[in-house]
Amino acid sequence: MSLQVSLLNNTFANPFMNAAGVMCSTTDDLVAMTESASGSLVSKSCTPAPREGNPSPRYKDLPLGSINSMGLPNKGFDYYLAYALSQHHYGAKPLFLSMSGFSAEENAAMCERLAAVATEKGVILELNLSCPNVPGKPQVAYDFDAMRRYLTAVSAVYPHPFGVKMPPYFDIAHFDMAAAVLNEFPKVKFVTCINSVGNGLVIDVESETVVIKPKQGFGGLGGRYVLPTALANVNAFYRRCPEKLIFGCGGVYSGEDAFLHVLAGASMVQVGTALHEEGAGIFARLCSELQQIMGKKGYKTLDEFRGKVKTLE
Ligand code: RRO
Repeated sequence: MSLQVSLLNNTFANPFMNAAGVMCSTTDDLVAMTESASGSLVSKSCTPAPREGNPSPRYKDLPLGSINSMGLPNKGFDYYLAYALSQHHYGAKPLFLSMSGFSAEENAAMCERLAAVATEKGVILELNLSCPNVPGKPQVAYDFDAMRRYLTAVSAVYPHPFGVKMPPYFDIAHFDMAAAVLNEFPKVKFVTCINSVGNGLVIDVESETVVIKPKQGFGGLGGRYVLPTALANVNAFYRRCPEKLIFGCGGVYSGEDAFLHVLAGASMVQVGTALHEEGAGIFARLCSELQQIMGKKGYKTLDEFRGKVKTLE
């Protein structure tokens, strides 16, 4: 039996990686991810200049998941570009770099510089179109004209295949419109579904108080709260974007959760809240649990069941 995944000219030992934002902001984080049993890793969404992000507390683990309003704290594009350049990729696991500039032009400028490192080191871009937590900045992917402008600007300067990190959608018409925009851009080779479910509000009953400080307590939900929404988005884009790969993200705590993401259509499977809770040791557990389920069902590879979720008639 094998958990191996081959895509974008890379081979991954297994489909698991961190979700951008978790365990990927510093060199120490990225080294911990590299040394884990994950098949890959992605660095924290970056902006041209370093950012402190929103005031703390800005992340809260909850029984059913997490809420965060980090506000894009990151060490700046140059830091992650230097990390990518420093990596020896012989026998190492492939690296994704997440980018979240505040305009089409900022992203294009970073992409012009990333291009050479992508050629030399094989690092792969995941363009974040769905940060829900910067006060006054609506999510790009909830504005289809803005999304088209961002993808046009990046496609014009970036010569490599790349991926996009999408927010969840909740309406079939929105799945149709978002997929149609993505399908205009052949360089978009993978679609990561989903970012956190934006602007939830968690209130502690005892103290009658919100649990994070920024934005009056409003923040992105992850974890158990979001698994069905994540599966719906993975499958919706899997069905609508036959030329693209789908990366699943949302609510993965177990091998069974990962199995469901692959059934819905996922190629890679990202782990956010559960990785934050459990640490990098989670990847060995997820691999063994996923293999155990595949063994019970008689599957030898992920290809045998990817996207094969059955419907009722
Ligand atoms: O940093 C954040 O607040 C953040 C980002 Br950029 C994102 O894309 N998703 C999220 O839940 N938090």
